[in-house]
This record gives sequence, structure tokens and C-alpha cells, in this order.
Amino acid sequence: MRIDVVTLFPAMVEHAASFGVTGRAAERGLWQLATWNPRDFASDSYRSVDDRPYGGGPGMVMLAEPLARALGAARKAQSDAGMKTSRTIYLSPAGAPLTHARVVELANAHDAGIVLLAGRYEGVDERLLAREVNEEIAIGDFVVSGGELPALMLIDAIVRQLPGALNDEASAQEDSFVNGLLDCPHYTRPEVYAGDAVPDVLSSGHHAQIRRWRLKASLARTMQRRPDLFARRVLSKEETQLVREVQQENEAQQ
Ligand code: 4GY
Repeated sequence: MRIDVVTLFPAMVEHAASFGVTGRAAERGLWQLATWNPRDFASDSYRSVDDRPYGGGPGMVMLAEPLARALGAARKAQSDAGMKTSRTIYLSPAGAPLTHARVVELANAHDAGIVLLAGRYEGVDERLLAREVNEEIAIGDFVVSGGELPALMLIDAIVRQLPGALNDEASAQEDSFVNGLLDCPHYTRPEVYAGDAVPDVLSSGHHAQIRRWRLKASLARTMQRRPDLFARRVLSKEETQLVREVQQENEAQQ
């Protein structure tokens, strides 16, 4: 997997990606990162990358030309490195909401290069986006100051899906969203913390009961916190029974 990021802050992306799961996966050769600074592709002596918006208003807009050159250099580098295709993704709140399913699709396209465009200021000249961007993705319904953190979040989500990236392969399969449910609660030592004990079943060693408790806790949480996710979920026979138990327990509480 190769990911190239076009950004005014290449050090921010390279540094953040060098830690933890993404850093280790790069050391293991599971993915390669390269960054491209549009400032290095500017055409004037000031190395301008932005200008005032047509129509007026606050802030600045990123110039199309340096971005087009930087994207071109990123794609050429991907092609030279043997990638069959390059897909350009722009991170913006106006994009399609990112889902775990889309992350898995991107992670499975091993020989397809990914080019991420991280914007700054008020955004990017629309003509550049129309010509050069294949897909616009939002990581949430909120606004941050630049596309770098969203790009890093997308990178982290993709890289942790690559085989060998996690020390325990099973852990990626147990995360929230993998089976359309939120993750269950987790506990570690001490067995009693601040007068609060760990649920008995988790120290019982009874694996079938532990699995059932965790599935039930995931269902209860998803119902409570994410009714939208729960509504889309097709329940197995066992899950239907567990949901019934959760509802009965909730009624008994009221
Ligand atoms: N939310 N999801 C997001 C964002 C801010 C381009 C500069 C988001 O993906 N990106 O908030 N990006 C950027 C957008 C112009 C600010």
C-alpha cells in the first residue's frame, strides 16, 4: 500500500504517522508514505499557494496550479513505484461520511495508490477539485483547520486493516463497527476499582458465557447510543433473544 499526501505541512503528517500502529506498519514494509508540499510547486518568487476569493469575503483560497503540479508529481511517483492506478481523495466536511466499510474497501485495494489532498484556509479552488479529485470524504460533521488531521485519521483507519499491522490480528475484528455494532466494555486489573467490581462472568473462564455477555453488551450499547446503527442491523436468532433480555431488564429498571 502506498499513500501520498499533498499538504502545506508535510512534517505534521510524516511525524504523526511515524508513531504507533502506522509507524510500526511502515517499518514492517506494509505501507509507504510520501508527502508533497504545493509550496515547492509554486510559480512565483513568493512561492504563493493561496489568493483572495473571487466575490470577496474572509480568508484565502488555495491556488489550483501549485496543487495540480503537486498532485501530478505524487501520481508520477506512485506510477514509478509500480502502482497500477492512483485514486485522489479530498478530505472535507462536504464529502461523503467515512464508514468502516469504505475503509475496508480502500485497505483491500493493495496495488491501487491513494493520493490524499489536505486543504487549508477556506478551501481549494473548485476547478482543481472538479478536474483532479475522484472522491471527497468527510471524517465527521464538524470543521477542523486543515485536511491533515482528517487525512491522518483515514490513513490510520486503512493501515490498521492491513494484514500484519496489528500485533494481535483478532483485535481489528473485535472493534466497534466491524460487525455493525459498537464495541463492548473492557476491563483489566484490579478486580475492584474505586469500589466497583469487574462483571463476574469475565473472571469465570467460561468462554461461551463471556462471548454471550459481550455480544449482549454490544447490542445494549448500540440500541442505547446509536439507534441509527441498530435499525440497520439484521439480528441473528441468538441476537434477537439477547435483545429481548436487554429490553426486559430495561423494563424491570423502570
Ligand atoms: N470534517 N472531514 C474535514 C475538515 C477542514 C478544507 C480547509 C472533515 O474531512 N475533512 O473539517 N476539513 C478543511 C477542509 C479547507 C479546512
